[in-house]
Amino acid sequence: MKKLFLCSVFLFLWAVSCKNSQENSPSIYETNEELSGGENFTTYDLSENAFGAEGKQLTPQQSNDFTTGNSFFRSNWVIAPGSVQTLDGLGALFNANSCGGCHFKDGRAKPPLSSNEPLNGLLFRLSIGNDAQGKPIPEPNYGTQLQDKAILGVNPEAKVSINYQEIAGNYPDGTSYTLRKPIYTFSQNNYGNFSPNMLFSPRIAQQMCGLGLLENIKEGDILALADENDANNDGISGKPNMVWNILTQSFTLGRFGWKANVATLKEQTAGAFHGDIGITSSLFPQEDLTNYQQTLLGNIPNGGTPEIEDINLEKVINYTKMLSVPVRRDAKNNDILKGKQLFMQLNCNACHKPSFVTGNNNAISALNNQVIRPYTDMLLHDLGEDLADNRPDFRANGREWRTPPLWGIGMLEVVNRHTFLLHDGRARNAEEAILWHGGEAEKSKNDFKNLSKNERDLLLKFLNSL
Ligand code: HEC
Ligand code: HEC
Ligand SMILES: [Ca+2]
Ligand SMILES: [Ca+2]
Ligand SMILES: [Ca+2]
Repeated sequence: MKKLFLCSVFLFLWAVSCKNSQENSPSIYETNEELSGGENFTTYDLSENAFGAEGKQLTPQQSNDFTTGNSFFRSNWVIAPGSVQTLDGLGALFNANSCGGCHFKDGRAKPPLSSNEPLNGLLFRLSIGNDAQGKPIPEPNYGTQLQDKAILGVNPEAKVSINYQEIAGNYPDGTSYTLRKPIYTFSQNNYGNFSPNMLFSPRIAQQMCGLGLLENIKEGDILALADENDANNDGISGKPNMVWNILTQSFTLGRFGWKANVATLKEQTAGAFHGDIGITSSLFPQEDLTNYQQTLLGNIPNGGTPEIEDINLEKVINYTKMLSVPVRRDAKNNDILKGKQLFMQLNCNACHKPSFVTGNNNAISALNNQVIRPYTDMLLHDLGEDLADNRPDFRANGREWRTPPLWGIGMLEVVNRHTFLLHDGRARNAEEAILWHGGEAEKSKNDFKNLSKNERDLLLKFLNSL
C-alpha cells in the first residue's frame, strides 16, 4: 500500500515535471529567435567568414558597394607615392595598414599575450580630461590616439608593452579560477614626455557584424531604456552618451566604440582611416598629427588631397552597414533554453537587451523593420573599479562602458581562433568576462557565482549559441 502510494507520488511528480519542461520550452523559445540579424541580415555561413557575410535584399548597386568596400577594408595601404594611387598615403603615423589588419575576418583582435608581442588591434585613446563642452582634450604632443607605428624615416609615437597580473578567486562552491589584469608600460616616447595629466584608454578592435542594424535602432527606443539616476531603484542606470558629431557639428547620441564615443558608421570609418591608418578624407582632411609633430616632421609623403576619395570612402561605409550576423546554433535546444532562462534570472538582460525592431527610413531599405536580437541596450553602464580606465569620453565617465552586443560571440573562436573578450581583451573567455563585471552588474555577477557548476555551464552554453 505504502509502496503503491510512493509510486503514484513519483509518477505524479514525473508527469508534472515533464509537463513543465514541455511547457517551458515553447514559451521561452521565441519564434525566429535564431535570426539574430532579422530576416535580411542573418547569415547561415558558419565558417570563418561568419562575420563577413553580405545581407539579403540589397539592390545591385548596394551589393556592388559591398564587394568594393570589402576589398578596400582588406587592402593594405602603402607609403605615397605607391604604384596603386587609390591605396597610397599610409601614415605618417599609424597603427595598422588595413582595416582588416585589426578587424581580421571582420572579427575582433586579440591582445598581446606577453610583453614583447606587438600590438595588433589594440590601441590607446589619449586625453588630458574633457573640456567645458565635454569633449576629450588631446594630449598636447600626442593627440587623442597613440600610434605605435610610422613610415620609414618617421619615428612612431611610443612603444607599449603589456604584462598581466594574475588574480586568483573562488566560486562559493569551491571551484577556483584566475583572472588576468593587464598592466601597460609606455616607453621610447619620441615626441617628448607625456603630460603628467595624461589619461589613456586601451581598446581592442571590435567585431563588425550587424553594425548597420545597430545604427538603425530608433534613437527613441534607446533613450527610452535610459534611467540615468536609477529612478526605478533597481541598481541599473543606463546612460546615453552624447558625442560631438562632425557631420552635424552638434552633440548627438553616441553608438559606436567601447564607450559609444562615435555617433555614426560614417564618422567611425573616416575616423579609423584617419587615426588608425593615416589616411585623410573629406571628413578629416588634415593628417592626425599634433602641431608639435607637424613642425618636427615638416613635409611628409602625401597620397592625394584627400587620400581616400569620397566615392571609395562611401563604399567602405556602406560595407560596414551591410554585414550580417551569424544565425544562432541550436536555439531550441533544452540546455540552451535553460541557459537563456538563467540569463534572464540573473538580470543580464537589464543591460544586454535581447531585442529591438529597427527603424523604417534607412537609405539601405533592407535594414528597415528588422526584428533583431543584439543583446545590448547601446547605453553606458558603470561596471566598477576593476574595469575602469579612469578616462572620461564625452559623457562616459572613467568607469562606464557601452553594453557590447553579444550576438556572434559564440562564433568568435571559429572566425578569429580566440575567445578574448572585454574592451581590452583581458577576459580569456565568456566566463572570465562575467567574473570581471562589477558596479551596476555586481549583483548579476554574484548571482552567477552562486549558481551550481551545472547551471553556470548552461548559461555559458547559451552565450556560446549567440
Ligand atoms: C589599429 C587597429 C584598427 C584598425 C586599423 C581599424 N580599426 Fe576599427 N576599431 C578598432 C578599435 C580599437 C575599435 C574600438 C574603438 C573605440 O572604442 O573607440 C574599433 C571600432 C570600429 C567600429 C565600431 C564597432 C562597434 O561595435 O562600435 C567600426 C565600424 C570600425 N572600427 C571600422 C573600421 C574601419 C572601416 C577601418 C578601416 C578604415 C578600421 N575600423 C580600422 C581598431 C581598428
Ligand atoms: C549593468 C549592465 C550589465 C549587466 C547587468 C551585465 N552586463 Fe555584461 N557587459 C556590460 C558591459 C558594459 C560590458 C563591457 C565591459 C568592458 O568591456 O569592460 C559587458 C560585457 C559582457 C561580455 C563580454 C562582451 C564582449 O563583447 O567582450 C559578456 C560575455 C557579458 N557581458 C555577459 C553578461 C552576462 C552573462 C551577464 C549576467 C550574468 C551580464 N553580462 C550582465 C554590461 C552589463
Ligand atoms: Ca597619410
Ligand atoms: Ca597620436
Ligand atoms: Ca534603474
